[in-house]
Amino acid sequence: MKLIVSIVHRDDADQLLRALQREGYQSTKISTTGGFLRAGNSTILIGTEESLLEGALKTIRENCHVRTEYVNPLPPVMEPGELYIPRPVEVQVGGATVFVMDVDRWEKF
Ligand code: 2BA
Repeated sequence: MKLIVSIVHRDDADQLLRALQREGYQSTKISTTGGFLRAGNSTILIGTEESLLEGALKTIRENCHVRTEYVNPLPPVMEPGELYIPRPVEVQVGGATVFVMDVDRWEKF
């Protein structure tokens, strides 16, 4: 048994959940926040048999897309009279950040 922890863009999450459900995977969506952009993303938990792991990863790959986002860097410490013109920095986000973990034990009560 494996647990897939997949951090995806929130705009991809519902489509991914539907695709997983169609293919017979059980999943849970958690609303999360990225530490760098401080923007909302979604974390999808999928518990699956090891034999079905690659299929789940393929579904994630097919439903999660790379996006370009812009972040305003923190302003530097300024001396009096200095002018700082903020320039957004381009950041590539996604498609998905995926961690696969072994599950020691799985119970449903
Ligand atoms: P965020 O932390 O908001 O990061 C968004 C994107 O910003 C990242 O996209 C990456 O391209 C960039 N980024 C992150 N930290 C950076 C830094 N210190 N300097 C420059 N650029 C940086 P992704 O790598 O696709 O990550 C998307 C989201 O997945 C992340 O949102 C975070 O919520 C999660 N994530 C990614 N790697 C992780 C990890 N090793 N552990 C836990 N969560 C992770």
